Amino acid sequence: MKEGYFMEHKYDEDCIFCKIIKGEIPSYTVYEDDDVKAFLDISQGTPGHTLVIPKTHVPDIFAYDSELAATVFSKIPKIANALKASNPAIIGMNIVNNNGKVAYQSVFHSHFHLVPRYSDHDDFK
Ligand code: DGP
Repeated sequence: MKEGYFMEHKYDEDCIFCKIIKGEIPSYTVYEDDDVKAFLDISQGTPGHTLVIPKTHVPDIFAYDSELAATVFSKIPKIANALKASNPAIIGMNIVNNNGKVAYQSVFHSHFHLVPRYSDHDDFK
């Protein structure tokens, strides 16, 4: 992580995903750069279920500005393709983003679920 990172990005000390970004909580990293981190979801909906998060603390989609949206959204296809390329059995993928308790958001640091779908593993709803 580059020097001064947490001076340039918002950090919430009560947020588990901020702690993951900072390395205070371990995670299995799939992809990382200065703007986003992708890591395996602790609860694997299907094998390879990955979360993509902005490194700056932003609670949900309603708090994005256009610049952050462009930065984060532009990286998701690349990460999705890398996941797909990691296993030829992956033939599809759900990309899910929950916003608000009513929409089943449980961690209030914005994240995108990348849920690989397999020809022989289609029981996940
Ligand atoms: P959502 O319900 O959309 O807010 O999804 C939150 C996801 O975060 C949920 O699928 C489980 C995952 N999660 C919660 N705590 C941790 C953690 O400490 N590590 C990892 N890797 N994932 C977590």
